[in-house]
Amino acid sequence: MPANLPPQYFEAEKRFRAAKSPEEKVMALEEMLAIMPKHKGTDHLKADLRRKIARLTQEAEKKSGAKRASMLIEKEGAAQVVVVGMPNAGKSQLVASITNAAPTAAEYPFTTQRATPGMMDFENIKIQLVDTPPLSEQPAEWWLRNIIIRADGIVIVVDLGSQPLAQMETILTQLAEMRVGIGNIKAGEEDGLILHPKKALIIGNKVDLGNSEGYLALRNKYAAQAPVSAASAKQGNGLEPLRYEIFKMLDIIRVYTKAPGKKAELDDPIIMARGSTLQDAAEDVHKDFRARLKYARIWGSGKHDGVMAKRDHVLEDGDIIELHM
Ligand SMILES: Nc1nc2c(ncn2[C@@H]2O[C@H](COP(=O)(O)OP(=O)(O)OP(=O)(O)O)[C@@H](O)[C@H]2O)c(=O)[nH]1
Ligand SMILES: [Mg+2]
Repeated sequence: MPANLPPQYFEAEKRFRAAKSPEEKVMALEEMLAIMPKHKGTDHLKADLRRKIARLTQEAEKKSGAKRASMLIEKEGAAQVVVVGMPNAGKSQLVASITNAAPTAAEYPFTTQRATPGMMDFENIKIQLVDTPPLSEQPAEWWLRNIIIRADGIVIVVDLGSQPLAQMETILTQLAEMRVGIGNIKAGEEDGLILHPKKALIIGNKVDLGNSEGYLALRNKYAAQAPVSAASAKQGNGLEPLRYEIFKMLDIIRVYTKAPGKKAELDDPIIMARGSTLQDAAEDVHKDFRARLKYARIWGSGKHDGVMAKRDHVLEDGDIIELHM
């Protein structure tokens, strides 16, 4: 058991023990998972929590008569991004247009009732987008929060044709109810409740309808908290740049490994958080490499060319590394 678990972890654990329904149990476990510090020492415990969550979610799904697994979406690809927004904003249309999935988009509100994942190509990687049921003034389904907390980032879809600022306010209020915040907030407590900070991208959708004031208003109000893009999920405007915007929002880098005298494997990057070091990359390749790494060479970032680099060297997107034991 890792020593440095924060007190909130044990509070959530208490809630887990007291919980009666699988839903309550999953929510407490999900909280424990989100609170857990991010380092290798917690990998085992995290895997254990994920297994429990998967089992209990299945139980909850069976109970509710859901036809297929949809309350818990396993992460695939380089990152998992959850797509949220008000009814009819165009979430399903966006996921249908930019991924390999085909969730139903329709002119009536509350079309989507389940979470549906799809894979989006971005250059040489795939990013998973998860379509979700709408947020509204009503409380969201209990499992939506779990999907949001687990995701690496949030795409907020706003219909530019229908009071975009009011939509944003409702969405942020609903996220706050889930104790999720976007932008430069710090993880921590607020009024005794844990706050989960999430990276986010705001998309002003239906730009084809021509409400440029709505888009400007969104930018003015929210650009300091999250990047704001305009797109038409239906007509396709702005969707290609959006792939890059989503990648950028995630703050991840692609690092390639190569063996001495060989070419790098450019189709199989290691995905890491921005700010990761050579040491982190070595650990990612193999847990023993942490201790055994003697030196490394690095190519890329436009400035290195096979130079020797230290363990604490901060990597950049596109770097190629050659690890020596
Ligand atoms: N003009 C225009 N219409 C769009 C665009 N994107 C989606 N729509 C339309 O808006 C309606 C709602 O789209 P959906 O993708 O179903 O919206 P949603 O956010 O998934 O809605 P819920 O599932 O109810 O939450 C549909 O009639 C779409 O065809 C767009 O970029 N431009
Ligand atoms: Mg939908």
